[in-house]
Amino acid sequence: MQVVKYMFQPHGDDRGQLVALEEFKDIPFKIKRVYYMYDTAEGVTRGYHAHKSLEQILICIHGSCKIRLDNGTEKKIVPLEKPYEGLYVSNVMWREMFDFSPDAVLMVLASELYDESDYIRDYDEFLEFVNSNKEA
Ligand code: T46
Repeated sequence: MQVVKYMFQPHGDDRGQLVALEEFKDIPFKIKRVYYMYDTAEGVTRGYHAHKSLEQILICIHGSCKIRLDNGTEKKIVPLEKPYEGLYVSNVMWREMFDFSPDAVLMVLASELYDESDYIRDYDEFLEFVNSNKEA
């Protein structure tokens, strides 16, 4: 499994850093939604689902966390600990977010509006979806 991590360009000067993200330039899709999670309780793992169509970029803009990616065949753990790096998470990819530092803010740029019918929340269903996509 290829992990796609984007390193964004920080515009730094003696005042500090600034990162700008533009759709189709820094981000490979139209950004239709932005959400972020913070105050994540210690020891919590979030996610446990895949998406049928949604593509996303995950950026830990403060603190750190880890992302477990699983394409149905292979699993990889990717640490996110810099505000200028973004992890691309494709559709049909099981994800779990864990090991959040107490100050972590995980921001997500999404290619679609929120749609519960795009979620696959059952792991066996996910494996079936992966296999049926392979056969198609
Ligand atoms: C994903 C990972 C990385 C909304 O109302 N609108 C939204 O856009 C989102 C993302 C969530 N919600 C509601 C639905 C739930 O009642 O917020 C609540 C928590 O969502 P969820 O349990 O799905 O959160 P996570 O952290 O498990 O997953 C989220 C995204 O849902 C998911 O698409 O890829 O972050």
